[in-house]
Amino acid sequence: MDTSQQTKLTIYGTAASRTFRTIWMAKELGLDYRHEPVDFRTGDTQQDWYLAINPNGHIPSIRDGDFTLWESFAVNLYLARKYPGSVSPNGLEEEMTAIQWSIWALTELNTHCDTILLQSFRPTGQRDAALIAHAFESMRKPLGVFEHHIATFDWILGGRFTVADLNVASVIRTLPRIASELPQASDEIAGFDKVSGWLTACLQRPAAVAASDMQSEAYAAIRRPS
Ligand SMILES: N[C@@H](CCC(=O)N[C@@H](CS)C(=O)NCC(=O)O)C(=O)O
Repeated sequence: MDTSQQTKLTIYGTAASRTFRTIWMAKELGLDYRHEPVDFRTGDTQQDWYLAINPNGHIPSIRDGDFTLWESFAVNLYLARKYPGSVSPNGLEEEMTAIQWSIWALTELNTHCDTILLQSFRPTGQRDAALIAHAFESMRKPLGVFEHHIATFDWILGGRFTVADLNVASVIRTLPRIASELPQASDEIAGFDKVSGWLTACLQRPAAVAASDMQSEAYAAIRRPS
């Protein structure tokens, strides 16, 4: 995009969090942004100055000129509308469909992905097998719905990758990411052939790779002894 048309955009958060979603989106749109490192692990998100931006004390948040916004999917949909690019919905119907699938990913999948992710962080012997099994089981029906949609349309809005694919992929990518810790996660996603192919295509996009590199670096910095 022509960044001379852009107001000053700041992304608050760390790539080692859901802020990854916002960074990926900003890169898809070619936005010039300032990255303000804010991490819940260091207590930054509970500082008064940050709570004034996001009273939930969560990341990500953005400030665009005088406008402040939080909730990762709302932020991405805002950026898509404010700075139109190839990944932006065209018109009301596409935009509402992008919102529909974004809410779907949050309500039907995200909680279960989070459960599995948090369990994968635990030592093998301390995991709750029943909880993990329930989370996988709960995802099968919505993933089946999505499999059918992608088999029919290739991309969520049909024809091209958009913010809708980005938002949904940013949730589903949790499964292959934790496969080294929890091999069942990759088996589950592999069972949905079209979703697997779609996810690979989403994550191979240069903006996704660049955001993912930032995420790996952010996690490595957390693990490095200071
Ligand atoms: N629904 C919010 C969730 C934000 C969220 O929970 N972010 C986590 C990091 S991934 C966080 O800030 N956690 C800090 C805390 O809970 O104290 C979004 O998608 O932006």
